[in-house]
Amino acid sequence: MKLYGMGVSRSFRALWAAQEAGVELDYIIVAFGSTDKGGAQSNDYKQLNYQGKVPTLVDGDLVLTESAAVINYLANKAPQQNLIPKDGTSDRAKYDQMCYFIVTELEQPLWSKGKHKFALPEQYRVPDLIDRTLAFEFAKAQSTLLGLKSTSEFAVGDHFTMADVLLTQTLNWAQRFEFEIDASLLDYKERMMQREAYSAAMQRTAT
Ligand SMILES: N[C@@H](CCC(=O)N[C@@H](CS)C(=O)NCC(=O)O)C(=O)O
Repeated sequence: MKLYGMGVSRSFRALWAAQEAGVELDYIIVAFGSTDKGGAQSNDYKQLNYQGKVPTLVDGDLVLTESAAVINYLANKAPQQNLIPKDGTSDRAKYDQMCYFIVTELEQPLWSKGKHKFALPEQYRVPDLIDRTLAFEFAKAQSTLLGLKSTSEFAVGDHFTMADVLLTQTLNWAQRFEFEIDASLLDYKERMMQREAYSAAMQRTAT
């Protein structure tokens, strides 16, 4: 299996998930925006990932993009680890709810901040949005998260799942982008970051 990624971007979700699942893969670093060989905008890479984004997972004939789909795929490679609740159960419904909430609601102000700070062509950036609207939107999503999150030490249910990978990476992203994060969520993410698989994945981003 091969994973294409870069640093602590959304591809880190996949790298950490692979470590948790004990799945061996070759990790290939791609340079954002580069049209050079091996770059994210090169023709070769865009055959795999049309937008030139990360992550991309390649397993035989399967080419998979979208970080949430990738971590679920990796979880299913290691059923004995119980990293994703069984299909059709109420635990799985709650897991899906959390994952969809993270990628559609919690992530949205973070990515919008990135776009309006550096990612969009300059003429499309709206700097006013950053301090007013996006801080408000993040606070709103965060209070919903506090209601949705399990009262246990994990994102959903009573044990570690891939939803914890998704949530911890997203909270780290929020912290890097200087959003105000609730103290209980900061404690939660610090605990998740103590996991061996997290450190092992971090080490791989540097190679
Ligand atoms: N919804 C996608 C988003 C992927 C995405 O936007 N990745 C960013 C890094 S976090 C990227 O590759 N950006 C490079 C670019 O936009 O050129 C996912 O979750 O995998």
